[in-house]
Amino acid sequence: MKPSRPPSEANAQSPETLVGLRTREPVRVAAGIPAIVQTMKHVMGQDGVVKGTRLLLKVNQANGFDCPGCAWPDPDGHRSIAEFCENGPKAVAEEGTAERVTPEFFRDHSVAELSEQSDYWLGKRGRLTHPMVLREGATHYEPIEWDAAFALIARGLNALESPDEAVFYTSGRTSNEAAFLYQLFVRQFGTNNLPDCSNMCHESSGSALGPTIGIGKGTVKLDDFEKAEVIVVIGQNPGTNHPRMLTSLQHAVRNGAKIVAINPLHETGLLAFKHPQELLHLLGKGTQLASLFLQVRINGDVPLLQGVAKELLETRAIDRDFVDANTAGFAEYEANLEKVNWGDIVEDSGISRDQIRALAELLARHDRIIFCWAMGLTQHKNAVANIQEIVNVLLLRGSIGKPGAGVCPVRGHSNVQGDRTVGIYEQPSDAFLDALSAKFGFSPPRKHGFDVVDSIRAMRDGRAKVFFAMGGNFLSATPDTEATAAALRGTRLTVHVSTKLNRSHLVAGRQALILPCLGRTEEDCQAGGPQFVSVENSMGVVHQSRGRAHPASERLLSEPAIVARLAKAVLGERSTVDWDALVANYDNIRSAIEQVIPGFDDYNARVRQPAGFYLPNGPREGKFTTPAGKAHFTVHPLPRQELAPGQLLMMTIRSHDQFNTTI
Ligand SMILES: Nc1nc2c(c(=O)[nH]1)N[C@H]1C(S)=C(S)[C@@H](COP(=O)(O)OP(=O)(O)OC[C@H]3O[C@@H](n4cnc5c(=O)[nH]c(N)nc54)[C@H](O)[C@@H]3O)O[C@H]1N2
Ligand SMILES: Nc1nc2c(c(=O)[nH]1)N[C@H]1C(S)=C(S)[C@@H](COP(=O)(O)OP(=O)(O)OC[C@H]3O[C@@H](n4cnc5c(=O)[nH]c(N)nc54)[C@H](O)[C@@H]3O)O[C@H]1N2
Ligand SMILES: [Mo]
Repeated sequence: MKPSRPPSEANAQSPETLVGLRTREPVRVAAGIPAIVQTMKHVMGQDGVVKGTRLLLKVNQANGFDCPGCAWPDPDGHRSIAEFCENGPKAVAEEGTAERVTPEFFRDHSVAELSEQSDYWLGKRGRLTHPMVLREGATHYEPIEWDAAFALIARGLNALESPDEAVFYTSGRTSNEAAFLYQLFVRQFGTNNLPDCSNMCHESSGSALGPTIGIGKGTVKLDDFEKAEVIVVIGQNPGTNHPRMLTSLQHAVRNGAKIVAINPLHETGLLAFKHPQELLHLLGKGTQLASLFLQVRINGDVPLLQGVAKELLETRAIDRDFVDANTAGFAEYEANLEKVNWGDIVEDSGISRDQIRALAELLARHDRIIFCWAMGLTQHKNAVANIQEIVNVLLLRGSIGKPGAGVCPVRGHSNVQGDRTVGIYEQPSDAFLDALSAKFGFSPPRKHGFDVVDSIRAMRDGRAKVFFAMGGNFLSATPDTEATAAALRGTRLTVHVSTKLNRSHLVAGRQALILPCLGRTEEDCQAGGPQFVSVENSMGVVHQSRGRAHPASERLLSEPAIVARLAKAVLGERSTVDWDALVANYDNIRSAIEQVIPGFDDYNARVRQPAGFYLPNGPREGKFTTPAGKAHFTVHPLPRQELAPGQLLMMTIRSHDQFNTTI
């Protein structure tokens, strides 16, 4: 996710001057006064003091909006206390900016001219105000009325030979209500081509956890952090990406827990932390967080975790009763580890035998153990193996399904988990499709659809001709920018539902549309009055989010309204759904979700409780919901990394003042 520069400038400058690189001593303590001063400058600079502060007071409160910054949960009992970190205000200010991208702006700047600008510059132009169209052969976007825009999309979609020639992407800020309507429309249209940002993010976590423990999500709650004895943070940098998690880690340390960090880098936030909401703390040295830091080689996690497991087995430090009662596949797993050679483990992990022993000894003394992870594990070719090795270690210690213990994949986008729960998935289960069919009286397509990479290939090969994005920045977020650009340019129509201008709007199909929508912080008024939406955080809590700010433009539609009007334009009489009724009052959407998806009983009542409600999670209660009713050990080979002389192994990380493709 590198910031792009105009090619002319790029050619003239060396790499160092291009991105302003400089070296300095690493920072030793995360957050504290400098971070807060920076944040307040940022918010006030964007929006003026009054509106900025008023908006911030609504972040993550029971009657406010869910912070768009990340998916870390809020404390269950006391959501009335403003819980924010330095990133939340930046995300809020990004949306609450006073700058506007108007039809006049598009008249004054051609698409070619805009393409020369950096991602940062594009983002700083402000909020989109008006639906815009780029007609075939045109150099500039021009305004279009909403009805005409929906008619144009309807013509594009209905002219396809098969519904499978369209692709419908989702980013992770879309609410449960919008996402459920969106997948309903897409499936009534006739395809499961629903790629999403999860494909690039925690897909591997879901794929690893589903078959091994029975649910593709984490098993811990926030209060498990208070009860844990050991918390391992592996392949994750909460200081930059989930700052509110540092508060939970700080509490855990004060309760006597040991924190272990496993990372190729010394991530400052993991080593020491000053709490931004505790004044005295800001003046002191900060809490030391990690008591053990293992500087693993890049992609050395499988050998490291196998080493820890081998040590636990050799010292008979496993919970044999738990293993016998609750798991399958142990004998094969044990036999494989006996064969793995210590020399390979130490060399491939980059961690000494002594340090591996130190971690194993720590785990051996405790069973309330939590493993947290994010992109440092999920974005490898062998990502599923990385995560299943964590499950293996936890199963050996009997550490899933009891208080203070379990797996904790830390999600990124604030509703990426909820979007999946309500049906944004290219490989829907038959049970889900059966329920959708029963509720709405139609036959959903059964053939699995395209994920992100399949979608790019299909567009490249001319098998997909219309691209529709509910949020996000597909071009900049996907792996091969040049290939994706060529693929998008080859389509007949690209459509982006967005709050802000980004690079994906500038790489268009034969025709392109930008549809501006309300953001999370803004009031959403429909025929039935003011509405709120709901989201699911990293720990499976569903709660409400109500925007309070005045919308950036009177022409903005909410995402659910856009889907409903689109569905009516595209499907007309073919649809069995009363789209107007669903959108008039989002309670109607929630009732439909309740009837289709297990765990949402009494959705409308429970979502109105200040702390929301937990979705069911068998493994959390010690019930492994796999077909065999057992948790499964899995065997994986050591990934081998052969580097030729002069080759380097590289990794990606997020920089501090970046949110995915937003700089
Ligand atoms: N400020 C900010 N917050 C964000 C985001 C953002 O862009 N900016 N994005 C959001 C999203 S969508 C997501 S998914 C999350 C991402 O949250 P993170 O996953 O924490 O983000 P990354 O910076 O990608 O961190 C990767 C970490 O893994 C380490 N790492 C890399 N390779 C390896 C490896 O082989 N083994 C191990 N053990 N560690 C490795 C890196 O050193 C780094 O600390 O953040 C969310 N929050
Ligand atoms: N090189 C590299 N690429 C990566 C990653 C990486 O670490 N390195 N990480 C991957 C990960 S973990 C993820 S999750 C993906 C993220 O991929 P995406 O979700 O596609 O990208 P974002 O940058 O989060 O999307 C930002 C855009 O979303 C729009 N937006 C913001 N809020 C809203 C809203 O409320 N509604 C609508 N409709 N639009 C809105 C704005 O127009 C903004 O420009 O990127 C992946 N790509
Ligand atoms: Mo992500």
